[in-house]
Amino acid sequence: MIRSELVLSNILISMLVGSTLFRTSNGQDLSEEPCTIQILVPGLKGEPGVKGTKGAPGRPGRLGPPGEIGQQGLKGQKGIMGQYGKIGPSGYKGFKGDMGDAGPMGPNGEPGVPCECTPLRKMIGEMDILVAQLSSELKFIKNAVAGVKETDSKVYLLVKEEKRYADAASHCQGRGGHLAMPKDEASNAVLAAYVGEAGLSRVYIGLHDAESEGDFRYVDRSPMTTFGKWRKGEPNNAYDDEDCVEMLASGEWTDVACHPTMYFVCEFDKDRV
Ligand SMILES: [Ca+2]
Ligand SMILES: [Ca+2]
Repeated sequence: MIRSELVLSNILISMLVGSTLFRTSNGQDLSEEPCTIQILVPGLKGEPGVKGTKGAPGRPGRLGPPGEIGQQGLKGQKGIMGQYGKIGPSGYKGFKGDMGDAGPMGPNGEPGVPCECTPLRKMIGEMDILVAQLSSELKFIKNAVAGVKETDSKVYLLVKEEKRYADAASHCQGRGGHLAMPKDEASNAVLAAYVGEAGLSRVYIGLHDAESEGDFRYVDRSPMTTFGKWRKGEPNNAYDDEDCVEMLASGEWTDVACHPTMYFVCEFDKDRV
């Protein structure tokens, strides 16, 4: 109905234009042919068409601006245990622990070879001592073999070991004797010859005043009686430090200090040798 009305309007317009526009000002008709110009004028609104099919999806839109930071969510539940990690480095050495309890007693061992070790060790120790004593005895005997002097009742031994007076006295006592104690002219002469033959100038003899100044006594504590062999001017207790006695090669005595070391003569009773 609307489309037909539009066509009709077009026809009417065509007729109106043909009768007015193609006629000159003097009334001369210039157009013999029918006019073909059509002027389209909006017609009446048609009926609504059938709804078309759904088109293809459009292209993705632009990337939108970032959204605002959301609020912190609630803490989630504990997850399951993860895998074991790598073995870490060794730690520091710990403190020593307490001693553990004693373990059970072990089985009995096999019977050993009988060994009297303790008595053997004791025996070896005693033998060592004996060897030391024998060595000392041997040295003593060598001295003796080198030449002893004797009287009817005494044996004299010149000990060629330099010792202080006290040590010399101890040495003779250790041998069962004393430092030589010339108590008469005869024994003093034997000793003097002994010293002279050995090429010595002096030796310690067993006489001293260590206990009481000027009161000379023999080492067996017996006092001097009638016999004395002091060199002229002796004893003089020089420097107030002479309490021991030496015999010179001449057989004379002098009081001397006790700390110098020198050879000495021991005497032994014959009935005890
Ligand atoms: Ca003195
Ligand atoms: Ca003197």
